[in-house]
Amino acid sequence: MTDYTLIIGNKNYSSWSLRPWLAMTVARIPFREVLLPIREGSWDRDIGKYSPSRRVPVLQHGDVTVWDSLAIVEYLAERHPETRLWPAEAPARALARSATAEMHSSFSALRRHMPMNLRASLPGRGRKDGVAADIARIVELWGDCRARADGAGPFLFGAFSAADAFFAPVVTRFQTYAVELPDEAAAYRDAVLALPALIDWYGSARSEPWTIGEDEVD
Ligand SMILES: N[C@@H](CCC(=O)N[C@@H](CS)C(=O)NCC(=O)O)C(=O)O
Repeated sequence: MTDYTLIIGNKNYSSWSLRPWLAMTVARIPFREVLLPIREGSWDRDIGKYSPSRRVPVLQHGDVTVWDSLAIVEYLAERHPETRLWPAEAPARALARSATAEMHSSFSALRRHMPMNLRASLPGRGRKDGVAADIARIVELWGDCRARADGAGPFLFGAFSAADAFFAPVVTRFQTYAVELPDEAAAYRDAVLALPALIDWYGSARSEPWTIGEDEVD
């Protein structure tokens, strides 16, 4: 039995859901998963029962409800310090939190024009205004993190951290839209794509029957 319930949206499209799901799965924090297909079936009736913001993801823990992906990961990092969701050293932790917060609040062109869509293969698509600048900033940021990582390993700060969970949906976009990357960024992308938990999420996404028209780039 687990104390946590994580309510998520469609695995094919819900990039915000992927973040805490991946963090919890890689960190081996057990949870019960409830998947509500976005704007399908009883969504309108059910979402308000779970989420005050009417958005996913949401974490339920006893009588505590945490909505918003970043708040969820912070809540878990505080409760499970042994999982090292944030790097151990303060300077690396500050950088990890800055990078994660930047991911959470920025890159609107990339998010708008290259929506997460794990089933799709759309090489070269989505290269609209602002996207190249977002990609360049992400590559720069990944390089800064890798340069100041405080441990060994292929992730942004060596060992897997919350920052990797937050950039995982960017990695999947780079894969879907075949974004060319410099070697170091490509190696990081490949390390994230090789995470068994992400491979598992992809498998579920591929078998989902739902389509969100506005997230399908033509
Ligand atoms: N800032 C929120 C964003 C959550 C969000 O926008 N979730 C989308 C799914 S990825 C959603 O619930 N959409 C519902 C809708 O479009 O009606 C977070 O970080 O969790």
